[in-house]
Amino acid sequence: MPGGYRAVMPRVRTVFLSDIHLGTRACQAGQLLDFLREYPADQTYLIGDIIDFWAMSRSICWTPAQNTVVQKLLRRARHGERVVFIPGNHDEALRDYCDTVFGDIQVVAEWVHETADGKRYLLIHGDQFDQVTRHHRWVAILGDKSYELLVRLNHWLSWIRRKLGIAGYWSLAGYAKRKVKTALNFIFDFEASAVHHARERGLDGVICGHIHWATIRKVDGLDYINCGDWVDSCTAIVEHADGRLELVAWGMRSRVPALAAPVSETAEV
Ligand SMILES: [Mn+2]
Repeated sequence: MPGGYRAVMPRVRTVFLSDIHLGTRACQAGQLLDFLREYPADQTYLIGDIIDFWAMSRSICWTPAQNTVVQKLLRRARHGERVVFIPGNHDEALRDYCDTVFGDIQVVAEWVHETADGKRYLLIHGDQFDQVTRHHRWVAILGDKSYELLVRLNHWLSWIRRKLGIAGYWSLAGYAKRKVKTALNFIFDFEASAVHHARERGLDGVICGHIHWATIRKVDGLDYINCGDWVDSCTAIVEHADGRLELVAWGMRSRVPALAAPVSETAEV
């Protein structure tokens, strides 16, 4: 409908958020505030990389909107809602405070959440499953459309190279394809590893973050759920009163879905 007017959403049972990266310029705090306003919840899980201490050690960008995010979360906790903070790698400094409570927010290394319909999920940030590197991992996923664009671009590049008399053939699309394949393999390894961990614990699945790629899907028969991020995609997972889990692509409401990566090439996950 025009103007984007929406009815206020009914209260959800649970909100799962990860990779907010407060303290960075890229953090979409304004969008997150809009989301929080529209999704009141009985419990909120913050699944890592909420505050980006890594980036803040280089330069701090702390906006009024980011301040408000913190205030809103503290207020939720103060008003008797359960707020649980599971530190990630960018806020690993807070891992020293696991099993403590501050400002009514529980800090834990991981958590087992039971949905209204009795499914049990491991809640963990996920850097533990990042086999490739724990530090500067860039992941670029290109959609099919982007690939088509590259093929066309490559056509012109070849033409220019021919005109300039540059010998040999170099495929931009081929190069991109190899990069995408590497990135996809990285994600598949990550998912398999996360699900394996949940299976060992006898759980129904895992809810994590870290790779900035939101999804709800079956992996090896278990539920693999990723909250995405509030840097690029503005995504969250919500649990409805009946236990149904839903991916909310908040960032897609107001803009054309990005063809290219939900993760920028230079992003540190
Ligand atoms: Mn992370």
